[in-house]
This record gives sequence, C-alpha cells and structure tokens, in this order.
Amino acid sequence: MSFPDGFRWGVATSAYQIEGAAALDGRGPSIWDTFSRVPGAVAAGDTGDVAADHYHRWAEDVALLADLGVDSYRFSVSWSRILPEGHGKVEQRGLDFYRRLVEALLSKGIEPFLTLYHWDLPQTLEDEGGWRNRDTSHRFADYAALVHESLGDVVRKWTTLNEPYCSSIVGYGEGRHAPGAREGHGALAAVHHLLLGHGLAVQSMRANGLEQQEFGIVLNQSPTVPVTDSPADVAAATRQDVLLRRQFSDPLFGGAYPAELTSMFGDITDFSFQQDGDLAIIGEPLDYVGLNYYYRLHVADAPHREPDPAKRTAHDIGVDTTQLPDVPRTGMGWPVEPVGMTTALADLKARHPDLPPIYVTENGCVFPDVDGFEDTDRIAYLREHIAAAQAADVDLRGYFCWSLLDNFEWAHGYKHRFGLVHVDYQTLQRTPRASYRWYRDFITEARRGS
Ligand code: GBH
Repeated sequence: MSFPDGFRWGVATSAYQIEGAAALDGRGPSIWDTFSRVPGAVAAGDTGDVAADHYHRWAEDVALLADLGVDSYRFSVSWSRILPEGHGKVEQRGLDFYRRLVEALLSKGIEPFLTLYHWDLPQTLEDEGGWRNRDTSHRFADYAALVHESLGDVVRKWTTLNEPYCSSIVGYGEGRHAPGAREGHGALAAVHHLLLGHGLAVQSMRANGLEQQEFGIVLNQSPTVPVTDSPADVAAATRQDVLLRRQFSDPLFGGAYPAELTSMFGDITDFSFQQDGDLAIIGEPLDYVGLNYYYRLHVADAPHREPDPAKRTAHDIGVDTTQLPDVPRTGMGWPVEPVGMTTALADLKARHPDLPPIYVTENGCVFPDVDGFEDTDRIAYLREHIAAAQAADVDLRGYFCWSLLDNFEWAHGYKHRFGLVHVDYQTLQRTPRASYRWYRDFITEARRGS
C-alpha cells in the first residue's frame, strides 16, 4: 500500500466515552449523564461517571499516543465542562484542561483534531427543547466561537459535529441514544437544527479571523445495499440512504435536501423549521469532511412498525436492516465488508464532485477475542479496511482508528471494547494490545513507503 506524502495517521476518542470526572471542576450534566441513569437505557446501568478516567490520566494517554507513533489525535470537547449550563457562565477550569492536553500533544509532535460536539448536549439546553429548538443552533455557534477564541492559537483542525445522524435520528427518533426521545417531527427538526448549528458555528469561528484554520464536519456513512433487485427493496434502500446519508450530505455539499425527504415520513409534513436562508448557512464551504465507516446496511422493504402514520417516529420508514449476507460479523453484530469503506468514500465524492478533502475519522471493531490482548481479528479488520480506504479514488488525507482506549460504548456501556489499549475498569490500568503494536509498525512502514 502506498500513501501520499503528509498522509495523517491517528486515533480517535470522545469526551463522554473516556473522560469520567463527570461532576468535577464545575462540569455541568449533559444529556448522557441523565440518559445513562434512566433504568434500562444503557446495558448494565453503566454511566460515564468514571469511564477511562482520562480527565486525570491524560498525561499517561498522551504518552501512549506518542509511543504509538501517531501524528494526529482526534478528541472531543465536553460542552458542559466549559459552559456548565450550555450558555452563560464560563468554566475556566474546563478550558484549562483542554489547553493542557493540546499543549502536551503538540510537545510530542501530535496535531490535535478537535471535535466540538460528540453527542453530549448540556442538560440545561435539553430542558429548553434541545435540538428541536432553533435557539440551540445559536447556542452551539456561541460555544464554538468561545472554544475557538480560547484554543485557536494552538488548534488548527476543527470539527463541528460528530455524526449528526446519531444525535438526531438515534437520539430523538429511535430513542436508543440520549435524550431517548421517540418522535417524528422532533427528530427531523433536530436534523435541521444540528446542520444549521454547524454552519453558524463555522461562520462564527471564521469571524474570529485566525489564519491557517481548517473547519469540517464528521458524517457516519453506511452504504445501503438492497437485499434483492425488486423495485420495493430498491426503493427501501433509497429511503434508508436518504435518512442516513443524503439528508446530511446533500444540504452540506449540494445546496438542498433530497426531494424524497418530504414524502417518506407518513404524516410528518410540517417542515417549517427550515427557514429562508438556512441552506446558505448550512452550505458554508468546508476545508475537509470526516467520514466514519464501520459497516454496510442491507435493506429490505418491510411494513412500518407503527401502522398509524401520525404516530411514526422518524426512524420508522418501512425498512428492514436485519437480513445480513453470509459474511463474518463483529462483536457488535456488524457485517465485516471492507468494500463498504471503498464505496462509502467513492459514493460521497461521486455525489458531490466539489467535495473538500476527506479524512477517515473513525474505523474500528470489536470481536470476541479482543477482550484479551492478542486481538488478531482486529488487526485483520484494520489492515483490510485501510487497504479498502486507500483503494478509493478520492482525495484522502488521513485515517483515524477508533479507538485509542476501551471506553463507554454508549447504550452498550463498557461491554464492547474498541481500544488498541485495554483498560482495566477496576484499576484503570492501561495495557497495549497486539493491535497497538501492529498499528505502530504499520504506520512506520507506511511512512517509509510513501
Ligand atoms: C461511532 O458511531 C461513534 O462516533 C463512536 O462514538 C462509537 O464509539 C463508535 O462509532 C463505535 O460504535 O443500536 O444501540 O447499537 C458509529 C455509528 C451509530 C453505530 C449508532 C451504532 C446504533 C446504536 N453508530 N448505532 S445501537
């Protein structure tokens, strides 16, 4: 495999999944602190209260990054650590924590890729309507400007949102993520307000007038494959594609929402949350786009779960995604199909010829064998997916493995371990796995070859 000069090799994490210290140094609660306390919401009743205790062990984690040999590290900032109520009073200790982290990274020659929002909305803002509420878009832009003013001298790569699909459809439609809502209209309003908040945030950061700054967004991209070529299954796959990919990428890079959007949700016909001028803000040009790939979706036409269109959530679009091909599955049950990495990258570029440069900002897996330290299945997965990324004919600038550490895997709690580094949740001791050493050697080889 060969990679262009300057190709970035990194790993990714997110704040709520690793930091812990949930009530320390003035941090306010986020929707995940609340949701993880709802009985049955998270497996085994797990919460992010302690997680991997990165808030205290960040120096050790930076040393692990340095030994791994990555040149880039993608992490997220906890909004409620900096603005405990989402707006208003600023918590300086929160800003200081991220400055210490960033300066330690830079001292090791590792470039920070900072994500402003990886799903952890301050609870106060949720109490005011959350992402259903247009005001939240403006609060997000204010928060972005504040963090950018504080850290723009040391951070150049800024990502607004991680996977807005999850924050909106999984959080407000499906209810499997915080805030656990199961709505139709509210989830689609959340989609729009996330995208609007993204555009406003990029504008507010650019207004700070710093040089050499790059702004982007991270999208999860699961290519859809109809299980048969029947018109019904093909149409179902299109609906799924509109829901997960095009609802986000079309307004971001193509200037308009997909036409199918207004007809595929039964009785949801009120799109008045989309106001004149919004699409121009959402389409604010970007310097890069991040793509997260884990698996493809195999889609069949299926009856709606809820027969009454008026009661449908935004997730209930008459599709069945449970019929999988005869291929190996990860410990999450996800089919292993590296070709999906190639098509995810190629599809995005084909749909949007003016797309900015791409980074693969997440890719990784769990397997039964990875609970231990000889995670050979993970090594094979990573190698095949990196090769598949490299095979795509797109302007790919880097690859980030998910994840540095075992961490809080959202609704699955601590059961699934995505780390190159094992975390003992009793002692919080870190132990590199075989995959950590493999990735270190792979990066060294890749740099030598390019
Ligand atoms: C990424 O999402 C996230 O950015 C990251 O935080 C996460 O740890 C990583 O993947 C691994 O999962 O039915 O309850 O399983 C990837 C896309 C979208 C996959 C939501 C799981 C359904 C929730 N994810 N999806 S659940």
